[in-house]
Amino acid sequence: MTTVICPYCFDRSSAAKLPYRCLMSPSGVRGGMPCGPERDDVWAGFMGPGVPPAARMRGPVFTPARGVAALRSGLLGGTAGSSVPCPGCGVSTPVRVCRSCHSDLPSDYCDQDSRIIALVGPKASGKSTYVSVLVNELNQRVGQAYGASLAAMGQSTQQRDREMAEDLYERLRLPDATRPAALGFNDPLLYRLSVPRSGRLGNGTRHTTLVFFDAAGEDLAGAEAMDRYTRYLSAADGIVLLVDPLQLGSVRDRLPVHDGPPLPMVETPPQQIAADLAAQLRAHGKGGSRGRVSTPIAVAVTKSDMLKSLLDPHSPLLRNASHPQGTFDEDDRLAVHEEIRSLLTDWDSGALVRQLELDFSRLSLFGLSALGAPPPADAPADVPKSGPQPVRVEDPLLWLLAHRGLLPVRAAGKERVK
Ligand SMILES: Nc1nc2c(ncn2[C@@H]2O[C@H](COP(=O)(O)OP(=O)(O)OP(=O)(O)O)[C@@H](O)[C@H]2O)c(=O)[nH]1
Ligand SMILES: [Mg+2]
Ligand SMILES: [Zn+2]
Ligand SMILES: [Zn+2]
Repeated sequence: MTTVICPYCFDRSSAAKLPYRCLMSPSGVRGGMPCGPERDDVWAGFMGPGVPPAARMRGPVFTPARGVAALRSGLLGGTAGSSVPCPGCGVSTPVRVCRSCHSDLPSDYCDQDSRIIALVGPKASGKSTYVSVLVNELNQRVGQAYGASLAAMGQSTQQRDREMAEDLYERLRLPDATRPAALGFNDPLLYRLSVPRSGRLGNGTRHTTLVFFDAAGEDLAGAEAMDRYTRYLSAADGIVLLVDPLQLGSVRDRLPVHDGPPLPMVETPPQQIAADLAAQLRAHGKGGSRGRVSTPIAVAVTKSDMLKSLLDPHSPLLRNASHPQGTFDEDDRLAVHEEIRSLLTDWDSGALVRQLELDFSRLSLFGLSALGAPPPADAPADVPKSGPQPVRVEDPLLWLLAHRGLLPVRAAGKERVK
């Protein structure tokens, strides 16, 4: 049974139980009239008072008679890719809606299990830049290494990807600050990740829906603000916490006088975000043994391009992982983990790492750069002239996926593929 988690309200449902929305398209089926719009108070209630009255009128939502849905799913060998005729007008519709909030789900969203990845970090830590560069890398270099592909699902994700890619890779412009949730809920980013799978029953492909949120830093700046994201955080299968080294006092003191762009403002300390996050998750039953949260957390130091002068020339942070034979390399992950651990210990006497280790039972440390070089000194809102040259952006997500058994792993200390 495929379990679908609504990426808007996080209601969990079996795919077979999701209602449909009539598209109100005229097609002359039964010579009848097309359906007219109906007031969707469930959806309007979820979206809040900002929805104008006219927008509340939407295609009627219906739950197909049991026999119809079962027959369809049996015939088509799946539960959700199918269309079902509207009982009002007889025209088939593929559009599924969430039972609880009536948000429309992209038609291919319900065909596979979903994994929610929460992306958190202080303001200007690099979340929006990271997620766009990550998507691009997964589609290209990393996709090639694993024989995997990533497809944006639904119009809103496709449009945002297009706009962000044009800005970052063509116009060489950095993203604007993300708008806080008080100004309207930012849509989740929805992707279908397809990874080849070889098993006893032969080779095939495993599809997983990935849901990312690119929250505004100020929405994560305190326990109260974070409350808005509670459902999202507690539904997460994995968390990526970005730490901006340029916002840490001791790193700022250690950087050589440089001619790069001005250093960012110091925002919420990552330690506080981690502590608030752990408290939220514990309050939602994610506290495991000995009070530590069981949700896996990947903590990534961003903007590693600015740290070159503090690193050994052989540091693993200076090059991408090799992904030998399309596997996630545990030795390489551990080398990065230890390197970041010792850097953090040096920077703040290990306060952040200690806090993370006390709060989270599944933790791995990463270091990455989305741009590969600092923005030009004379144009701090621009991508470096050579375009983004990312280093290690994929590691945190791949670790979370490998952790869930969604990627082949080369175990630590072994040459062999597990
Ligand atoms: N040196 C360096 N700077 C970066 C990198 N990625 C982002 N930055 C800088 O960090 C700034 C903020 O990046 P964003 O991606 O907008 O950060 P954010 O976390 O989404 O910020 P909010 O949406 O306001 O929470 C950018 O304008 C760049 O100046 C990187 O890889 N290297
Ligand atoms: Mg942002
Ligand atoms: Zn919903
Ligand atoms: Zn209809």
